[in-house]
This record gives sequence, C-alpha cells and structure tokens, in this order.
Amino acid sequence: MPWREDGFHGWTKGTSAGPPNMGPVRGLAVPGFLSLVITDSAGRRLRGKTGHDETRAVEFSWLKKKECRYGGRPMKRDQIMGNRHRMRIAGDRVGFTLVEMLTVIVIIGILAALISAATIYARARAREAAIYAQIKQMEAALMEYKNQYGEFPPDFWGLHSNDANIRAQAEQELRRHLRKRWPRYAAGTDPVTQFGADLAALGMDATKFDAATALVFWLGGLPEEPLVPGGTYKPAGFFADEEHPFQLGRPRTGPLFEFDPKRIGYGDSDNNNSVDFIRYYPEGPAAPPVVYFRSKKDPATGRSGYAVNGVIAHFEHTVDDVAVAYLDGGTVSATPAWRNPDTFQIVHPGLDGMFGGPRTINDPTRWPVTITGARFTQGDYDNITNFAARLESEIE
Ligand SMILES: [Ca+2]
Ligand SMILES: [Ca+2]
Repeated sequence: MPWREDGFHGWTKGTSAGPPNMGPVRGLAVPGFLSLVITDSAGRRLRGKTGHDETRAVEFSWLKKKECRYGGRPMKRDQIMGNRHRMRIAGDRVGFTLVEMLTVIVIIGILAALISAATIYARARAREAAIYAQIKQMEAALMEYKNQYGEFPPDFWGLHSNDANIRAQAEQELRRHLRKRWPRYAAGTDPVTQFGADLAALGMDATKFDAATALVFWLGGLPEEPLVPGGTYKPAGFFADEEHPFQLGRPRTGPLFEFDPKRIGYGDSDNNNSVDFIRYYPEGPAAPPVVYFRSKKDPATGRSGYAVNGVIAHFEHTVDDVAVAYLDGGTVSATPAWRNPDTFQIVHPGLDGMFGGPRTINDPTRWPVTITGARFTQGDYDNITNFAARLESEIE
C-alpha cells in the first residue's frame, strides 16, 4: 500500500512497507476501529494508539518515549523523521476498497456454494437413509409374514407373462400360497380362480398384478373401504374369515406394514374399470414404486433364485427402466448365484428415480451383478435394496 506524505493512503488492513526509517506497518482498520502495529527500521515496535474519533487520526511515539497523543492534524514528512509521529488515514477513509469487497464477496460465494453443496449432499443421504429404513421395516414385516403364514408371499411376477411356462409357474406359486395361508379358502375349487373372482368383485384385476403390487397387497391387505376412482387405498389387512379372506368384512387380520396411504398409487391401466396395480412410492408418485421379488424354484432346473425358464424376475416401469433381481457376483454363467437366493429382494429406484436399463431379461450373462457392478447401468448404482443402502456400496 502506497505511503503518502500525509499518511497512509488506501490503508485498511494488511502489511505495508512503512515510511522511511520505519519498518512494516501491520494492522486492521474498519470504520470506528483501528489497530496498528508499526515498527521502526530496526524492527523495534512503536507504541500506537487508535483513533475512534471523527479525524481517524493516530499518533505514535517511540517506545522509549512514553508519550502518546491524539490529534487531528495531517502528519508531515518531517514529523515522521522525528521522535514523535502523527499519522493520518488519508481522507478519513477506513472502509474497504473495491478489490477487498469483491474478494470478500467471492469468498462468501465460495463458502455458500460449499455449504449448499454439503447441505444438498446431506439431505440426499438423509432421504436415502429414510427410504432404506422403511425398506428394512418391510423386510422385517416379510419375515414376520413368513413366521405367521409359513412362507414368503408370492411376487405376482409372471402372472401375465406371454411365456406359458412362466405364467403357469406364477399361478402355481400363488395357488400354493393361498392353500398354505388359507387352507379353508375355495374348498373344492381352484383357489387361483376363486382369488381372481373375489378380487374382481372388489374392482381389482389380479391377473394384472405385478411385483410392486405384491408388496402392498400382501403386507397391507385389502383396502379399508371399497375403491372409488380418485379415492385412497388404505390397506387394512384381510378379512379374518378363513373361508372368505378377500372380502371387505370385519374384523381384519393385519396389515403387517403401515403404508402411508398418501404414498400409495393404484390405477386401471387398461381402462376396463378394474384396478390393475397398487404401488407404494416412498419418494412420491413421480418416481417408480418399490418392488418385491420373491425367490422361486425354477421347475426346469430345481434351483432357487429369481428366474424362471431363463427369464429374470422383473418389473417394467418403462421399456427402458426395468427393475430386476440382482446376482451376487462371482462368475456370471447360465447358473448365476443370486443375492438372497432363498428369501426375497426389495428394490427401490433410489433418488434418481430409475431402476436401470435397458435390460436383457432372458440372457443370464447380461443380468446385473452386485459385487462387481458388472452390467450395471446408470440407474442401478444408487438403488436402495433390503441388502444394500446404496447398491454401489456393494461393489468391490
Ligand atoms: Ca384394469
Ligand atoms: Ca437408481
């Protein structure tokens, strides 16, 4: 900072080469406050006093002279050379320069950006943690379901497959489960047929149910009240009558999980006045729902997993966004190892709102692998499942 004959110029803070015969000047000045440290050329410290008055003047003296005075007159060059010095901030200005203001603004801007980035990151992690916590609760509810009814509920995947073998397998799983949970249901007839008829009477088309609907249906149960267009699906368990569980009578059994009705979407995708899907959206209806895949035994191979007849269990949100069950790593071959091979997988699309894809659902060598991240697509990495709070954390 330049030194002027009548004092400091543009001086606000920092270090300045001092006047002749004097060492560096350090200090800070803001309006109403001034702090200075001045040394002579030998490095000896000069005693200073700050001026808070209108003149913003400061008077210094050598240390050996104990004298300090306030004054308002401009400092003269010959005074600097003498034992007694009076310095004056030029123009009584002790504010910030434009450069300093800009520097501060830039620094504040950088800090604000850092803080907001950190806040956004922290919020995203908190939302993910909240979703993961819900999924773990669903997992616990499914465990409880098995405790009470002997097996995990079917996932409805394959009920409307074009592949007759897959469709037959899905129906067989549903039939077995209905027999197991409600042995007195549909006595003397096919429980799958009766199930379809009972739900049709409630305005639902069970043949269209999917892997997202299974989660809400089995853990939540039937709606509290008859469904009306634009209404709410409030899961209220199943009718406690062992012979007629799929009627809206009272009392009910369950539900095993408290779904927030505001986050349940249901609809009639083929416009035939029957509800085809009931889905749960922990992050709002804009995102794909949570899906549930139950481990199944492939009748052709006898192996447990999530594929039947060479087709992986899946839920098609859109053509290019398809939820699938995940492999567990290792060698991807025609006999893949599955994640949770004997229980189930719950899959949430994560905060990006995508499960991942496009997928090849009938080629095991192209199914996604959790531990290596092999064939993961962009949408897979942040997916939240009952075995990983974030799928990418699974990748070695
Ligand atoms: Ca329909
Ligand atoms: Ca995702």
